[in-house]
Amino acid sequence: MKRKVVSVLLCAAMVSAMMVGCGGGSAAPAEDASAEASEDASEEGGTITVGFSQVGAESDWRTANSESMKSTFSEENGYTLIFDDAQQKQENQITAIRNFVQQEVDYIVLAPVTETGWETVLQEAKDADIPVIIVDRMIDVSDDSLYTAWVGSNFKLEGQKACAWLQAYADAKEMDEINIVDIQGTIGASAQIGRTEAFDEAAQANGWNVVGQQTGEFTQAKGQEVMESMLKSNDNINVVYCENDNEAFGAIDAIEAAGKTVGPDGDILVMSFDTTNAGITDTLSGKIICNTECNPLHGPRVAEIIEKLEAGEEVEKQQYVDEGIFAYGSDVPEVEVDGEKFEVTEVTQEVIDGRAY
Ligand code: GZL
Repeated sequence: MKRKVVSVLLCAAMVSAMMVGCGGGSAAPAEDASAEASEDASEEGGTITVGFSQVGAESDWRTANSESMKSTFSEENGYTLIFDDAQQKQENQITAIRNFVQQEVDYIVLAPVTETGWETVLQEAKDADIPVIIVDRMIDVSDDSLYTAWVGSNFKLEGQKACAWLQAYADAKEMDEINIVDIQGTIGASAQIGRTEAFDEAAQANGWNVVGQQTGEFTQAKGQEVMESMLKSNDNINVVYCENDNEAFGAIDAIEAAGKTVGPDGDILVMSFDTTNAGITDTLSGKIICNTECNPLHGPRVAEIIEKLEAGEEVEKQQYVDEGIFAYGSDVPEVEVDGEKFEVTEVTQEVIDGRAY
């Protein structure tokens, strides 16, 4: 309902902008028109209502992602945000989406905990004529008209960059063997699927000895538990591939509690994903030797999609966010994946100070 108020005002503003243009006056650019319309809309109380179903609060990355969405979809920006934390349970996300439909929100934004099981509830949103925007992880649906757009990361490429870095580092350091543990993310999440797939392919191609592979559910507690168990049954581990920073924090605690050391001169190299502030700070010290970026700042991208939709413009179905790879030291200045080169950023305090999260 509110969306129609905003659209009418936006169209009116666009027409008036064009009329001014046709009359030879200085045409207000579209964004001024939409800002004006949105201002008028908010004066009419016609904020754009967004229902956001968030996975949970399992990691520092998730906290940064939620903050990006909340600061973007604020009242002063012309939005009313209904935020739901699903505590990592798909059934809670499905309930939240049904509530958003009942509340007749203008847009639904979903950060899906896993890829499958969304058809029924997204059909209900489609039947209610509410556009759905997917952020972060992907959904696996047979009918892609069930969502309007997706913004997220190329998780397999993240994993490929990390694994290319590890093999290059092992070559540079003349490591005799790689005995490696993979602490996976939440099973069925796109981030886990992509990072694990890249790991499995690299381990096979490079002859790494995979000591163990088990989910750490993207949490610090579970990451520590998995690493403790792996250390109890294996004494030759020299690398651990953690599929996010919080698992890496847990793994480091387990390694140090077992009387072993981490870092470039330690017993075990710890790799990670997310480059959260805490994670990249551990990369500065070498506790995490390589950290592959996963950008959580989806708020502005989703707002851009909504503003285009409000203005009746086409939007891209899928948009990948740009991401880098960061490491302790400069042993590996760049990595190559399928012929494409990616610069590896050596972490310094200046690099950390210059980051947005
Ligand atoms: C990645 C995101 C993952 C992060 C984890 O886009 O889905 O979920 O890597 C988070 O930290 O829990």
